[in-house]
Amino acid sequence: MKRREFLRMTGRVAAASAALPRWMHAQSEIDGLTAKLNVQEGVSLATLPADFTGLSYESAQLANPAFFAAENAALIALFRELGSEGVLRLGGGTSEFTAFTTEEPKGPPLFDAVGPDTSKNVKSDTPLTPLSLRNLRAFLDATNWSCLYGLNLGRGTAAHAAEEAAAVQQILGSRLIAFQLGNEPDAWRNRYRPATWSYADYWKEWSAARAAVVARVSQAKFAGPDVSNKMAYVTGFAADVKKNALHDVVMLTSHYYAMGPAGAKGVTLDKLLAPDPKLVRDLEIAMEAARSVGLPYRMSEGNSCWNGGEPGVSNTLASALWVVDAMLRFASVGCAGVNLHGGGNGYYTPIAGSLAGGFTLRPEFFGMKLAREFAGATLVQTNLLCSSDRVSAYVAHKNRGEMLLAINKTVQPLTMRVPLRKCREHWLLTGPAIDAQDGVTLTRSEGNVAHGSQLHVPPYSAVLTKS
Ligand code: BDP
Repeated sequence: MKRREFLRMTGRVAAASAALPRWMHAQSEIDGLTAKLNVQEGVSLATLPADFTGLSYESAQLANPAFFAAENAALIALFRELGSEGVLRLGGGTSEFTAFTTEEPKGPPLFDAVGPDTSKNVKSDTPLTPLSLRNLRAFLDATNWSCLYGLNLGRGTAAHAAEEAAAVQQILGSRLIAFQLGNEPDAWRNRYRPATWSYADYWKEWSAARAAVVARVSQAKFAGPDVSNKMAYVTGFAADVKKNALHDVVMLTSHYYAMGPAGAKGVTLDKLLAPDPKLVRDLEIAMEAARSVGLPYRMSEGNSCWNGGEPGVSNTLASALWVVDAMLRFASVGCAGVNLHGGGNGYYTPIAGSLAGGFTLRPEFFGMKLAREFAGATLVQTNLLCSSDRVSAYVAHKNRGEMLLAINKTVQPLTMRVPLRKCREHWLLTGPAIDAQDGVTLTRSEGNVAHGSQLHVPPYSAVLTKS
């Protein structure tokens, strides 16, 4: 074919495809992506604990004692759908605005549901009481989840934290994993502390608060430092815990938001779909710190975009694909679990709604539910060859079976050979469009797929296939 003729033809194809409806672009744009996955059978990466999945809610949510309660059957069912075990982390920005009191407030609760805090909605001294804690215990028993409990250190006293800790320990009992002291202390400078605030100041304060809690609650356990993003705090904390032989510290924690603040330039759906090199670096630091002190590391709070989430991004199919990929990425380096932050009607919350109005599932819920299939599974080292960096794949062993998850965050259909034994169970996470807020589905089907077959992953979707 002559060059001029070729150009004319491709020009015609381009003009024709521009006129196609949006969904057909996906099929016709190009012939699709292919990927090759090599599995290094003998090389295990990590086993996901049964409680790998977690959610994170604002502490102020406890000001409505009826929310986390045995009577909230709808929410209990949704938690159970995400994990037969799991971790509910209470904390966030509002944990510095709550105050424990044994005096039960009269009248209706201050609010029904609380969304991700931007520290504007929740007032100082939002009261938390023993009734909320008793109801929380019943909620945890009903879900079979356990709790990471944040105490107010940013704006409260150590003595007050110790008083709250005594009630929490007594009421939550075996459902309590550990206390955290303060939320995101690496962001307190010029906020709750002077401009000179440093890690050394934090450690001094944290140690004093820990001592105050231990004096009241001898069996207290701790997790930390629950920082926003300054990984030097995680490294420093691990070193200080080791140096001081603090055996009651049982877990290292930090937060992860893929983007933020909401509304800023560069906070886009496209960015959420792209790999995040900072996550790779930060995870290395976190896991190195965890190994150095012999503790598990958990991502205790995070989501797609801080400052409440980005509309049209944090609440779309993109967030579902992002979350399942992010959860497996955390798991593959040996992270003990992740807590997706949410609540109320925040854009990034996996479960939206309230007690009075009922609950609805956001796209992210389905991504988390797909990741749940990996609880208890051992991830195996793989090497993925694909021309797009928006394709990922995870292979794991569970109960003598094998599983392969392929995530296609591109507009092209993806074909990949299945390097597993015969597969019988298949899951598809997909939706009408990458920015769809409704109609995202996770479906399970059965049918034999022979070893060496081609796996077809539609554009913007994830496929899990199991032997
Ligand atoms: C984190 C806070 C959390 C907020 C979140 C956000 O810990 O309470 O909800 O940011 O801004 O820094 O969305």
